[in-house]
Amino acid sequence: MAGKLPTYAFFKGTIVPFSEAKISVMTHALNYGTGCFEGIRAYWNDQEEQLFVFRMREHYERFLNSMRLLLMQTPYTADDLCQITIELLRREGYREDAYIRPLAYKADEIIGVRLHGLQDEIAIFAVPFGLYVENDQGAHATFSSWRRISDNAIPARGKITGAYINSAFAKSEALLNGYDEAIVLNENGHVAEGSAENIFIVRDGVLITPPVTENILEGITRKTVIELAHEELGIETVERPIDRTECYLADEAFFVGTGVQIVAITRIDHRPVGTGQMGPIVRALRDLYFTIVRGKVAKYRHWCTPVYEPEATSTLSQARQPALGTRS
Ligand code: PY5
Repeated sequence: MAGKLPTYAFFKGTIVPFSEAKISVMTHALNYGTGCFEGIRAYWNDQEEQLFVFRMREHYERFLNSMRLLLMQTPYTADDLCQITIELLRREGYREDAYIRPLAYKADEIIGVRLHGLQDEIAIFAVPFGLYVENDQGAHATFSSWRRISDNAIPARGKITGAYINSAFAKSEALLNGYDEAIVLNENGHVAEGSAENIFIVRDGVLITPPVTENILEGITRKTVIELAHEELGIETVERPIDRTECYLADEAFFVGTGVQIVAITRIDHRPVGTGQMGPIVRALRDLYFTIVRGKVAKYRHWCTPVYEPEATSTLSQARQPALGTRS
């Protein structure tokens, strides 16, 4: 995933050259993981020569919720953060798919673990971005020996930086053992999710995914897939706990997430899932998803925020200009 660095970043209330967006080694969030973040994709549409940010407002609403869990304060609303993001992307001028990373962090340079009474900062940057899981035609997954963090230890529904140690343990174990991705069980032994993506299985033509009380991130792609399956394919999703061996017996299985998009799981622990090839439901969902995210389906165009359209400029002109600082 090493790639090009951004040219700019939103940092301490203004857009600055990326090289100036630097923090101290004493930063609280670096020492204790007291931060939270988002991952948002923007898709380039060649015909329209337009960059579309996918479900940006929902991502910022979740971001503000993660911040609330960490007792963080911010003057910015979800709409403010959307406008700042559009401005940042326009500065970058990307004409390719990109990934946007908003980050909120406890910025104090002090010793002492706590959440309250600290200075909170927000940074945002965006990089060009392709595939997150290499094997997107059919991943080989394994059940991790690590358990998913639970709500009374570190809430999985918050996208908390420190919590990603749990994901990193699971992901490295899976990759170092020759698999593409991990499936992580929660402390009850039920399926929670992948290392950084939600999971669905298909049994008897019905989609099944763990409910939000199973220590999962309340994924935006998960919500998108449930809606598209219902609306476009007439397939319902049952949200209920999933046992490990149901995955072995599933007709189809797949990961969903902003980074991973939709990836078929075609083998789990050396067992073929269904036929061992990408199945018809995941294929149909992928086709729909990849068309919709590029703003090509009118019905779902409201999920896609254009970066370069004149409308975007006029919304921006009413935005918090002072906060943007270096606007020319
Ligand atoms: N579960 C976890 C633990 C995640 O980190 C993510 C997203 C998801 C589920 C899927 O959520 P959504 O559909 O809202 O993106 N992970 C980030 C991503 O951009 C971080 C990856 C490094 O996909």
